Order: sequence, then C-alpha cells, then structure tokens
Amino acid sequence: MTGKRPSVTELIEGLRHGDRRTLARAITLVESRRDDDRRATESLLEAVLPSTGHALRIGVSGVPGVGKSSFLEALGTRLCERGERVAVLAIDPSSSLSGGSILGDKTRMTELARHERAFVRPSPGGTAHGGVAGHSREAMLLCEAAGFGVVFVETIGVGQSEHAVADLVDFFLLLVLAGAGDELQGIKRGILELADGVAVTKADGDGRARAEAAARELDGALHILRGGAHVPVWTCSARSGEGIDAIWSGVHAACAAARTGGQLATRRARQDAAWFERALDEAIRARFLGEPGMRSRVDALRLAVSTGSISPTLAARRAVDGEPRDGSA
Ligand SMILES: Nc1nc2c(ncn2[C@@H]2O[C@H](COP(=O)(O)OP(=O)(O)O)[C@@H](O)[C@H]2O)c(=O)[nH]1
Ligand SMILES: [Mg+2]
Repeated sequence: MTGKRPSVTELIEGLRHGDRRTLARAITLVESRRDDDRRATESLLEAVLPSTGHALRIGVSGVPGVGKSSFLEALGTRLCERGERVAVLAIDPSSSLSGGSILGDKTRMTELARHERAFVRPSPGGTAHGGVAGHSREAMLLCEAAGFGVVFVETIGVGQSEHAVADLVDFFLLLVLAGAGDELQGIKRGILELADGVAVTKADGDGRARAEAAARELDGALHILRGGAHVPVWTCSARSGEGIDAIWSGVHAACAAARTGGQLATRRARQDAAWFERALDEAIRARFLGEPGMRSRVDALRLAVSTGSISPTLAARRAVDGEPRDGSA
C-alpha cells in the first residue's frame, strides 16, 4: 500500500490479509466526517460485510480508574498467547472535553499493543452520541473483517455511551470498585440493568477481602434487581492475574451457550434493528440540515433558545415547519 490515502480496493485487500496498518487506516476512514470519505466508508463496509459477525464482541465498562485498561491488557495478552487475535477499541466520550485519558490508556496497554496478534485502538470522543458509538460499530466490523476473533470495546461509565456499547456487544461486562458500605450506592442502577456480568477489580493485597465482600453483596443485590436473569459476579486482579481466567471462561461459556440456544442471534438482530433506527435518525437529520439555509435557521433558533426568547419545543417546530407567515406566533 502506498501513499497517504489508500483506495477502498487496497483497504479491502489489506483487511483480507489481516493487516493491522490497513485496519488502522480503515478505521480512520470511517471516523472521518468528510462527505467523500463517507461514500468510501459505505463501499468499504458493504464489501467486508460478508466477512464480519464471527468474532466474540465484548463490552467492558466502568468508571475511570476502575481498571478497565489494566484488565484488558492482562486478559488480552493471555488470549493472544493462546493463539487468539484480539482487538481493543477504547472509546472515551469525555475525551473531547477533558483532553482525554486516551493517551494514558494507550501507554497502559503497552504490552498488549506490542503483541503481534493484538490491535489496540483508542478512539477520541465525538460530539454526537450516535456519532461516537456509530463509528465504534463500524470499527468493530472492520476488526472482524481483519480476522480478529475477539473484539473488546472499552468505554467509561458515563451517560449514554454504555447504552450504545451494550447495543453493540454479545456480552457487557461491568467492572466495579469495592467501596465502603453499600456497594450499590456508587453504581447507577441503569448500568447494572445492562450488565451481563460484573467483576470487582483490584482484588489483591489489602483490597482483596474488601473486593470479595463487595462481590458477595453485589451478588445478592443483583439477584433481587434482575429477578430471573443470572448475572455472574466475579473478583479479579489485573496485577496478580487472579480471577482473569475465570472471568474469561464464564464470558466465553455464556456466549457459546447463547450462540447454541439462539439468544445470540436474537440479540444481534435486535441490535441491528436498533442501529437502523439510530442511523435513520442521523441520516434524516443530516439531510434536513443539508437543505439550503437550514443550518443558519437552526443556528438562529439555537441562539434564541439559549437566550430564553423561545421555548425549545417551539424552536424545534419552527425549525421543521418554518416561520409562521403572518408573524403572529
Ligand atoms: N492494585 C491494583 N491496582 C490496579 C489494578 N488494575 C488497575 N490498577 C490501577 O488502577 C489505576 C487505573 O487503572 P486503569 O486500567 O487505567 O483504569 P481505567 O481508567 O478503568 O482504564 C492504575 O493506577 C492501575 O495501576 C489491579 O488489579 N490491582
Ligand atoms: Mg482505560
């Protein structure tokens, strides 16, 4: 592959050979906001679609500092050593605001990033909710097309991002820290409801007994919160390596059972349907805002909303219907 901008044909060819440099370039293409890149992205995704869908898709979420990157470094390295090809897509929706913990992530997964069977890709946060995760979905498909058998999507536990990620993966693993007292206090219930499994991190040294107590408490709480659904709770330490294999066996077994039992196909079909609606909303919005004069009309209304001179609902209606002709409203 030569030059700065490879053609779609070159990208397809490179992905077919599992080339990581091509994969990185392909992801850069799908993250681009340029119109002509969008068209190239569409033909690329269409071409690789038949070679996607075979990977295990695992979401890993939790508050900053819980140990997501360290966990993935430990687990990912093990899987690579067993012959698996592992991709990690780290999304940080806050990075555009905070300047990003992305760099920290990258340096923390150094061992994994260096492994010849691994691919580590930190993604900067975007502005649109759908935007961030939309690109992650496409990046995930590209990893699958490049022959990665396990794709991890790491995201920090804020707001909307984990909903989008849960809609992307076969198994959503929530990492939590052992706190003092009521373990549920610091964890948003909405996130617990999304989790397919929970792991209490940093179960080592002085923290070990605390982590185990927290896991027991969470286990009881999840039993009540989630009724019939069995949500496994583990403890682990990325530092000592303890518990990492047990988590993987559990995740792997759950995914295998869901595949055999048909729940995985149902889940993915439901996710595809949800993504279609999201993509449709985005496409309608993009088309609408692309109409002549529309952006300035919407900008003016946005300003009017921010100064309190019009209600948000009325402003939105005006954006779509236009200004009233008689000027009375
Ligand atoms: N004791 C201990 N510390 C850990 C462990 N895993 C991560 N840490 C520490 O916790 C901090 C945050 O880890 P990191 O993986 O970057 O968390 P992330 O923000 O969730 O990706 C770092 O200082 C790590 O060294 C662990 O298993 N045991
Ligand atoms: Mg991290």
